[in-house]
Amino acid sequence: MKTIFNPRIALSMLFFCFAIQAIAQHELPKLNYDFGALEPFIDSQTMRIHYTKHHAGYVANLNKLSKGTSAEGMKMDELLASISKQSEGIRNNAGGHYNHSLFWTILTPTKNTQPSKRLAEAIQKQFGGLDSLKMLLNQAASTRFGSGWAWLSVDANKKLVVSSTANQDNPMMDVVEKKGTPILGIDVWEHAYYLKYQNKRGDYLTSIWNVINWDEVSRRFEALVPKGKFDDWQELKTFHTVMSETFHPSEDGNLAPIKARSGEMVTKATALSKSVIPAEFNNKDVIAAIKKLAVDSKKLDKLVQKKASDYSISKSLLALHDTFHLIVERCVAGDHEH
Ligand code: MN3
Repeated sequence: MKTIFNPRIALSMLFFCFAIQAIAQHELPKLNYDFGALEPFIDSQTMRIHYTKHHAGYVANLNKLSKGTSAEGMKMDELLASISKQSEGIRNNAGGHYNHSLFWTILTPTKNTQPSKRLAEAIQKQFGGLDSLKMLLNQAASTRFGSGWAWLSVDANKKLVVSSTANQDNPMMDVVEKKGTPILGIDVWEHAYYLKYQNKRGDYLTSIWNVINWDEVSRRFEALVPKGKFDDWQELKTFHTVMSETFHPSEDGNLAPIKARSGEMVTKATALSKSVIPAEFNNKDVIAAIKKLAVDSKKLDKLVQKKASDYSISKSLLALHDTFHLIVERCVAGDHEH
């Protein structure tokens, strides 16, 4: 019997085999800087061993252990989200691979990277500033008994969360208490710092902030937390600032800010009433509320001008604030605070 060699079939079979293998295999990602690039904060030898031995080991073990199990061919995020169904070995090595892949990208030799404006605002709002956030993360990292990670994640409500996990667990796993998508992770296994810092985990944690890649952390944040609809309506944002800075003090009985800025409030409300309303909010309720804001802010300004009683001014400001909230409720679903 004569066999015919068909190069097209042979080639497609070969390609098919490679494709199967490519789907099943996890790979060590490329490191975007030299082992010595993070000196003196993280030493070259630590980086070399960490990357070529530890991380490479997690990848190799994950591939080996997944073979023939339900983990084989699964995407990493699916695998982590259902890690409770997997063996201890797969849990440790899948976590090890994911965590280190993230870790290398959030480190950089570039000096003085900064959180993006929106990330900085979120950090300010939730933690009271970058220094407080660093303190919380260092606390999470230094109180982690034994090996583990400290995390800054974005949770399902688009809020930032600080947490720590043991071993190679991470916030993507269904087994952890505080879930989310990590945007920053700090490795507090001894292999991450022992050669240079020995038992002084605290010194390592102080030092690592010099090489955190805030550009990458911000990029991850921006991808997970889409720009608010508010951001597209500049006049509403501007009015919101004045409202926020005058109304909140008035709640505590301090009317000095509104007395000083009632004229500015009229200007901002008038600009808002003449602004182009973003299409998705352009309905009669919003239009009516904006007009009312312009009229009522003039009334409030008159009260201030003629030195009306604090009671009248407060009442007028409260009504204005209620009107403003009608707009906010129709524009932003959920949890806008101000
Ligand atoms: Mn490590």
